Amino acid sequence: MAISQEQKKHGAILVVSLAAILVLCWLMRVMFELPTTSLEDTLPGEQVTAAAPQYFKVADGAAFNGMGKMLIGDEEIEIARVTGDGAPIAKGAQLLENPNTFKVVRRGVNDTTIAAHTAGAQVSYSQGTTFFFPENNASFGDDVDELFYLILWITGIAFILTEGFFLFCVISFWDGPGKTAAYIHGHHKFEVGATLGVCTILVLLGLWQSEMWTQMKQVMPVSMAGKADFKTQERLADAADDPAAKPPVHIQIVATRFKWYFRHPGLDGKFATVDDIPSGEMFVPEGRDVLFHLRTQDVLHSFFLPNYRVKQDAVPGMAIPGWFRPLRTGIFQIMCAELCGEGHTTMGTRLHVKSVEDYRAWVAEKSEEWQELNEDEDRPEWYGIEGKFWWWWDSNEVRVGYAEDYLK
Ligand SMILES: [Cu+2]
Repeated sequence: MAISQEQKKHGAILVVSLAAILVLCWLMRVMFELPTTSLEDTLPGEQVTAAAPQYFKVADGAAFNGMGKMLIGDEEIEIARVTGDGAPIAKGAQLLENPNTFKVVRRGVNDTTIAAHTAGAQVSYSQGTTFFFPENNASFGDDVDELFYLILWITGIAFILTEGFFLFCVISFWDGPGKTAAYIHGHHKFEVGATLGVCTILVLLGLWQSEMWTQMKQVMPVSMAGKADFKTQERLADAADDPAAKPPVHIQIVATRFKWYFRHPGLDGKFATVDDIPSGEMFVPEGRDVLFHLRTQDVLHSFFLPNYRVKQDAVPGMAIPGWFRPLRTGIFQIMCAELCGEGHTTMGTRLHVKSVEDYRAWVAEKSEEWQELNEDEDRPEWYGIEGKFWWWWDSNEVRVGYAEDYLK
């Protein structure tokens, strides 16, 4: 079969289009591959004042790949690696001479001199990416990714086969002199076979992932909220070797247009008491199950932790439980994954995963702080924003929900 000029031209157009799609995919990959790098939110006291302003030291064992954001105190600073291969950096090494040098892309609003800090604390790379994903930090995350890749392989192979056949047909059967169209009424046996084939794949996928679904969405850690105070829960946690046997930490979450609110029980281990810790960001310890209860004040939202493969809808009238176990410390993104209104894209905040010791210290400090605030007659103005807010949770009953046991 001779290939005409016309066919060659259309073939070329198709190849160029495919190349354009590939470039687009690559660009998207670059766009989404912006790892957020964070120092632990408290830096140690050591400071190096004489260092060159654009360079800084990092902790032992730290590796950094590419470009990212770095958090020093409240300052967010963008940095990029200038040279180096991301290999671990020796503690205290001057990055000026180290293969890994970074430059400051954008400083924080207060123009923090990052050279003045020695990151003796743990440096965590919270959002390194694999080919498609933000870095996984959750205990069940690998299973989720595996399922994603399996589905990607199946659909990828189907895509290449069908598109390949399509391209073959477009080029081979292009209209030309002396060609007439063939009228085909389909192929009954092929259609039945193809439908059954797809059904089988879907049923097998369903069976294959059902255990994972049960683990992630149906079997919740056993709540101890209200049943033991904080110290007792932590003592039980220390006594258990298996992370799954440690009492979970509890958090209540409210989504509202366009903000997240979190409430951690204080030292008494109970919700809705004066020592509760309300906040606009989420704080959890590393290596422990986190049991959250999610409600929404207004419309549908979706609580999304990309690094933990957690995505849970918040539905009006319901308190929906969910859990995850963070595997490493750092600061991570929290997003809303439901188009909930004009401010949807701004509905983000941060998840702080602290070491167990830091977490305990944080709870002790904040719990006492809030207790004092609550007992103080002259509460500061800002108390209303996150403190008073929880009246909403306590005074609005859950209409439909399977989480009543865990609520208090
Ligand atoms: Cu939302």
